Amino acid sequence: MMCDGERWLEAAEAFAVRGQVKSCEPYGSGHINQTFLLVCEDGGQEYSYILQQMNHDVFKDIEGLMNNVKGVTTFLRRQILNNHGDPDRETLNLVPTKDGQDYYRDSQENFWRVYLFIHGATCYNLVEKPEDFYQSGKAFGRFQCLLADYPAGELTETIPDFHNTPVRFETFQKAVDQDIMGRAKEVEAEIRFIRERQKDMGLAYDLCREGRLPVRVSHNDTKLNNIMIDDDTGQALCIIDLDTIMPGFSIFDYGDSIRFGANTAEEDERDLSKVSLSLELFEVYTRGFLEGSEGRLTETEISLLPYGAKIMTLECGMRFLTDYLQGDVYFHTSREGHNLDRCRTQLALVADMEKKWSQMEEIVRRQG
Ligand code: ADP
Ligand code: GN1
Ligand code: MG
Repeated sequence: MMCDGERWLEAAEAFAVRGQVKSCEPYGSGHINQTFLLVCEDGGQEYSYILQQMNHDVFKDIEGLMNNVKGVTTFLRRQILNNHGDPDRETLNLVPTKDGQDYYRDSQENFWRVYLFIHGATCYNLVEKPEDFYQSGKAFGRFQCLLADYPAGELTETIPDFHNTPVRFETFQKAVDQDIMGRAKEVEAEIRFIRERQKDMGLAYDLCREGRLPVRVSHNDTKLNNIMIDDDTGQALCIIDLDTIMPGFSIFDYGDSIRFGANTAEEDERDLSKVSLSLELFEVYTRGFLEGSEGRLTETEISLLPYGAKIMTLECGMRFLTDYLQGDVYFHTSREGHNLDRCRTQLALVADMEKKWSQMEEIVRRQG
């Protein structure tokens, strides 16, 4: 079966895939790109690929973005080979177009890329086994170490101010003031909750300006479904979704993972009584992240890990609410009020973290 229209076919056929395109279906649960599982056939054998239409509204500089992806995956491939790993499964691998480019611009100005499909591994939306979360902490900690020697100056900032929470707050305030959908009235409690925490938002940038928090090459979107866990070994296999690799803060990579993975409910759960911070998962991830970062984090970074978790959760809740107020134009949604539901889980999680603050700090102190 062919997925809708010639658009996907035109894109798929531009790439140097093996054999004939057999099927193409929407795939995964990312909020930003359009992802498809592309299956091709050659001599009775099937070959699978990930075909992605990149979100050009979100990523304005596709060429810069693809240079980042190419540079980082080439760099990681070399390191994996040096460690006698399997570079076809432990990093993403771009498939070039038939004329040797890293991406394809179609006749309607859409941008596409193809990766080798990684078999025998799963991206989870909810932690099923604490061990998986420990593995993902270790992998994200290690990822930052591996990239510590990457020439950061070559990286394009694919989304300026991506985790600049004070700037995100200004955008949020504007969205409330403009209220183009007339939705602000219905979310007064959420607006108040966010405004009450404005004073917490600038700490990382303040410390960075004072030279007390280092800028590192970071992933910036470390949620659990951006890491593939090997179905056989149970180990973290491959970190995916490399679109936001940029200079950033280690505490935010750590924090974004906690926001998503240590939540006892899914990100869009409607029943808020299910939302809480699992201290058990918080602890296993912290252990993994610190082990994976092999002593490279400074004392200040370690002491700010709970802050990183809280601020990433608050920022994400604020971004979902901003999008709800602006008419759901950024994150993909699949039901009425989807962004509002997502916002509410994030704010409920922030509230629970505040209740558990001293326990979070104690866990970090024990591991650090
Ligand atoms: P988004 O930016 O929209 O989140 P992702 O790059 O994270 O897009 O991809 C969406 C989903 O597609 C992932 O969560 C994962 O399930 C799947 N996926 C992406 N790349 C691969 C790959 N190389 N092999 C197998 N599955 C993949
Ligand atoms: C988006 O692309 P995806 O689904 O992995 C978003 C993240 C948010 C996340 C919330 C480029 O991640 O910043 O934290 O949704 N990515 C971008 O689930 O905005
Ligand atoms: Mg993703």
